Amino acid sequence: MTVYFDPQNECQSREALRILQSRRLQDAVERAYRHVPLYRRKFDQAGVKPGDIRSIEDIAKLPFTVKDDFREQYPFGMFAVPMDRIIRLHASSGTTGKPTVVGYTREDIDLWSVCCARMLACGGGTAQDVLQVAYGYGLFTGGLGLHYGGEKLGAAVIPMSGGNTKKQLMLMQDFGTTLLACTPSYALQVAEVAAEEGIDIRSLKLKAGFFGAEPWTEEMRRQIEARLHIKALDIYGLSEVIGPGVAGECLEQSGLHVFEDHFYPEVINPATGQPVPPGQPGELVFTCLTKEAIPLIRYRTRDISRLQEAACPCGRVFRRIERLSGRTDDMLIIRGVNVFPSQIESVLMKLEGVEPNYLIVVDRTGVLADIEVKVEVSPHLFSDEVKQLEALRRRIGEEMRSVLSLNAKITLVEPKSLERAAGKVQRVQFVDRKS
Ligand code: DLL
Repeated sequence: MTVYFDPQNECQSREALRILQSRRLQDAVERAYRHVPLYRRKFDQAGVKPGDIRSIEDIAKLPFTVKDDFREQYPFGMFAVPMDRIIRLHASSGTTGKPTVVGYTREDIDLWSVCCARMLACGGGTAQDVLQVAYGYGLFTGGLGLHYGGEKLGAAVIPMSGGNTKKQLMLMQDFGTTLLACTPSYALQVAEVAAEEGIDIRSLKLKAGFFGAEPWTEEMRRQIEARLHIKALDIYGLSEVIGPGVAGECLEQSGLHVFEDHFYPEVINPATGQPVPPGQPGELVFTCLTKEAIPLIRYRTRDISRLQEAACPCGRVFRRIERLSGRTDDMLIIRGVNVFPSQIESVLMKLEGVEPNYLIVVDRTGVLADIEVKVEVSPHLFSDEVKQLEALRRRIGEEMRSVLSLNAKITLVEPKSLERAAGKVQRVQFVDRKS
């Protein structure tokens, strides 16, 4: 039987939800226009006034918000409330320049906790559970987001943060951890260290994991589920919107329910900015309908997914987004072939003899980019004959060519030789021309 954290909201009718969204959108637009100069400027330029927004369908009249807006308004220019109402600040570090700063009022923190509690309950979490949070605590939203969500649910939360894998395993054994929250790549590391330490995973009480904050594939899910003997659930969010708790999978494991009474999703064609036909892939755009500190309007995430309109057997009213297939800015162009890192992962993870650890090195020093894929070989194969390794290497190369039309240099590396990360893993490395 499905257990809902918040049945009144999660199981309302689509029509009631639409009315709620419309009312909330009007309010959010009004607050943004009144309190954030950036929005006033953007709305004026687009020739739209808060009064023009009468229902949720009018959302398409509004201008987009982008990451650069946060950079330009650094640190607090996006805030719609005075500092004495802000009780928390988080920031996400970009690759260049200043971080993106987000603030929360007391009500925002409560909303965030409710959304993360819903997300945990979606994946079967209850007050009886022991939740080990192995996302990083600090400016990153992962640790504290899941922490408050777990507490709101009534679970016993272990604020372990990322890293120190042996201790993670000790606490899992001693505290009877039932739920694990961390990045998918770190979940694999936990499994790896458990094997090294001779810990029988089946002796643990672990039953589910809440994995997100970085791209992963269905094939990676299968690896994690097999190695940790748990149900692996995909969770999604981003700091600008709130952090984790924007969307999460239910036990159907078939798309992530977007908590759209608070975060209204749209999918647009990234080139034109126009909505795509229902069910088609495109860039995810979110509007925060209720958040006070940052009333985010039509934020372009650069994440690629599609919206599933069909009702879910779990009974939740919220539409689902498909597992993310990439970002508009992570597509690689290798000798004229467009490829997303997730496609490379899918090919690799289907093959026998390779470990779920790899690194894509893109060399841009020549006229055309070249690509090398470094893959860890399974320990039992690594001690085998050179002939067998060579056969595996060739096989991977052929799969890359036939499935992705990609000519990649394949390098097999020793088990456990690629760098491990406790937080977000970097699977793509660029070698650039020195200028
Ligand atoms: O990563 C928030 C989060 C924490 C989500 C814990 C899930 C769990 P940021 O650091 O702002 O926030 O990074 C957001 O990470 O735009 C996606 O590109 C990526 N991302 C997040 N969840 C997923 C996921 C947190 N489930 C950026 N699958 C987003 C793929 C994800 N990518």
